[in-house]
Amino acid sequence: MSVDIQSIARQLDGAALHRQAVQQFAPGSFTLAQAYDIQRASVACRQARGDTVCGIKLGFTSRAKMVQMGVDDLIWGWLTRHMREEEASTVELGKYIHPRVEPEVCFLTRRDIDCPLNALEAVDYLEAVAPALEIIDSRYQNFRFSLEDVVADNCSSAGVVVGGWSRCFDALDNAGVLVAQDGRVTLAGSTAAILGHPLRAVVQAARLVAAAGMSLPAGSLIMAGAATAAAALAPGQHVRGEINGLGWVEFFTG
Ligand code: OOG
Repeated sequence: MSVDIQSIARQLDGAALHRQAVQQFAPGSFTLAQAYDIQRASVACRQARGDTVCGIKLGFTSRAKMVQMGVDDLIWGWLTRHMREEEASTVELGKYIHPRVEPEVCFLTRRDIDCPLNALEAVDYLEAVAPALEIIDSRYQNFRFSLEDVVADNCSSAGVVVGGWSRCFDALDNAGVLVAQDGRVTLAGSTAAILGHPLRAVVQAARLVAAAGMSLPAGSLIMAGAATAAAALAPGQHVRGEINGLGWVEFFTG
């Protein structure tokens, strides 16, 4: 099947840039492997504008997310520096299409990851862990997509707010996770929802990166995937995420 990878990548990049959602592609328009090629080409469009890769994110590591979005496999995409938002800052929602927030565990790597790892080895490769909030923003109308569509769209990556770093890896086992918007709890769950334990996301990240013939340099972020479904964001909100034993992270929306 001949697929114009560059043209689809430019369409998705343009949708993000101009905040104009596109329709999901017709089923069978491209394979999953081609979707990852499109993803890389769309990240290259960002890099051509001076952005740089700072890590990766996993998606659909929890049942809650799979059920919410109607897909059934783990996916991964790239995080870039321009997606980072400062903690406790005001995030302008005008730069997104239809942003949603989800609570996440974020890891910082301390060694290059270029081979598959098991969960015990994974900790050796990590510098720190932090509570985080991910802002996702599908470039598809109504957040409707197939697994291939969402991979091509860099897994809806849009914004990342990371809280304080610690080495509390022991706190990750079945820790309570909450998101409150203006003081009202809108999302609640447990870190156990993330593949049973968030460290397994690091194992999966290492496997996926190695399988793609790439490596993740020391100092990269790994977002483990949401523990709960995502909630819509609206302007003028205070958004706070908390992971029991790890601490909390917050931002405001403008
Ligand atoms: C896709 C991104 C999924 C997660 O943490 O599972 C994701 C989406 O829901 O738009 O970020």
